[in-house]
Amino acid sequence: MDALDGLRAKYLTAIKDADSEDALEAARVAAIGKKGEIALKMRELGKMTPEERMTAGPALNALKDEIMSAVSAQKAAFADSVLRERLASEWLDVTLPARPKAHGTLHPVSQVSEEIMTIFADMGFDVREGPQIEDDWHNFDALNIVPEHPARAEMDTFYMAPKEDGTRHILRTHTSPVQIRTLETEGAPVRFIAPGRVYRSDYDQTHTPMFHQVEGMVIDRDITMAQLKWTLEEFLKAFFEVDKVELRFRASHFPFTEPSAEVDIRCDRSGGQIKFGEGNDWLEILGSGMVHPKVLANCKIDPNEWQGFAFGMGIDRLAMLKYGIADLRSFFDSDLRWLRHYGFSALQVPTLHGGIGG
Ligand code: 2NL
Repeated sequence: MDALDGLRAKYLTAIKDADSEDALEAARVAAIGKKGEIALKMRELGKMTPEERMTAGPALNALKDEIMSAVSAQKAAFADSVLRERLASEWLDVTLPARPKAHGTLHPVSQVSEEIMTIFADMGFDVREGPQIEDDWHNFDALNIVPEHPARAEMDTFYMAPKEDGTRHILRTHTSPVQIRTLETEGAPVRFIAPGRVYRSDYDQTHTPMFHQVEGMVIDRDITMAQLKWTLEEFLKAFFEVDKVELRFRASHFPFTEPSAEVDIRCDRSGGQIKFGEGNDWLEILGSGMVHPKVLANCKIDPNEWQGFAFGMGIDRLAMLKYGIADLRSFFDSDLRWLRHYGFSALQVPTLHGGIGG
């Protein structure tokens, strides 16, 4: 058996030391090839006595198996290292920025719009959009806004040049025409919000000629103001990221809702910045009401069968309140230093579980 131990050591070392596939194959052929040393030994079995054969035969077979597995293991190791070399030479960091110096951020209005859509989506609201250039019907008439209403005056509304038939398009003054269009095309029931740009001829510290509004609407068979109040409370808690809010409904008037309410939120302004849900101050935050039966009828929806609530609020103002931005006009200056300071990471998507605010 000493002779076999010597063969084993010789070939296992040769296999282990083989530094190429060719060297490995040469070692294999020399050991267990047809004319290899082990094959030759096997041929000698015939000259042995039956007793000798009984021990030498199995021992040779075992050695052959051992060498075959060593060859396979070494082959696998070669394949691994070839793959590793390829991976190393073809490696590409796909997370590298295309332009290392790109510093783009999300505008607070985009961030807050995403936050609002995330919160309302969780309550089952769809999102609807519509044109920014509108006609009188969708922006005023269908909303029960009479022709003499001051909102229609040239002073407040941007009118386009008149067409040949004398009619003029306008820039929408609120997102309500989106709701009219949605009711006209989808009927009842509906539950959606309509965020977007709106335009009014106004400019000072708290007014810009273009600003952003979000309106919400729920139409179904048994909708009440209690559901309106709950919806607004849930929204404001999630938006301002506080555990509780307190709302105050003040009777008000809009042509498109009856009854109408302006909604104030309890807040604390004593510490230089504003906190919600506590304190002894009130801040008007939005307008709301039950959709006027005439508005439903204007959209071919039977007000005896369907009813609902609607609300509207300013997105820019919500952004100012949440992120402590003082002057509305700065939103639209396109000042890069302002955008870098107030902008949000494009990768920080608001979610209810991961946090609404960036
Ligand atoms: C505010 C008040 C409001 C609505 C908007 C609405 C739309 C339709 C029918 C009925 Cl189509 N209502 N929208 C209702 C109440 C208030 O906005 O202060 N906006 C900034």
